[in-house]
Amino acid sequence: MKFVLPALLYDFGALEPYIDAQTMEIHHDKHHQAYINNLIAALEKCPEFQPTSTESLLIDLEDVPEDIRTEVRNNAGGHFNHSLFWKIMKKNGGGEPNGLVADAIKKSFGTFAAFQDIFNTRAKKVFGSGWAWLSVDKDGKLTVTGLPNQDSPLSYDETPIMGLDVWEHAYYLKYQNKRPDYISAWWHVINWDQIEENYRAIIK
Ligand code: MN3
Repeated sequence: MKFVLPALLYDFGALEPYIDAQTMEIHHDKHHQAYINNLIAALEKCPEFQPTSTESLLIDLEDVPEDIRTEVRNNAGGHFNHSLFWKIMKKNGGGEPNGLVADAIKKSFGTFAAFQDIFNTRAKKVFGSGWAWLSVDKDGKLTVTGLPNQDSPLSYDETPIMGLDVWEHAYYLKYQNKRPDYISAWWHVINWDQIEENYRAIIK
């Protein structure tokens, strides 16, 4: 099993002015790489334990040797979460979703605006470092959650299709203490086509 940093599909500056190039570069090249390095280092301590995928580590955390379980939770989570995060953003993104995910959002939350409001509130309320998530639960229903640290919805029986990183490293250079401004700006870079693809892959 190899754990490799996925290349960004756009330039570091592609999400300007909403997310600045320097933040993207440090976030992708340094922070994400560090999660991968730490995951590899943790797994090297238990060579008899051979995971089949990053996802399987997070879905079956209880199968991970106890000595390295917390490191795996944090760093496999960091690797998986950021891999999803880069893909659900793009240059000239934003707007409203179309397709099946748009229908599901309306069914679950009433309107797109109501969904945005719930998601924003979750993102603002994450205490300290964590993420806000839109996921699909075991019954195929959409859920919005806030999770601490690098916890993945996968470890909570849910499959994420969209997530917002609200660790300070994701926004502090440009937004400092103003997390709500970062959250508002982020809606302008969302790649709804990818989120639709993520959703279809789960409900198929
Ligand atoms: Mn991050």
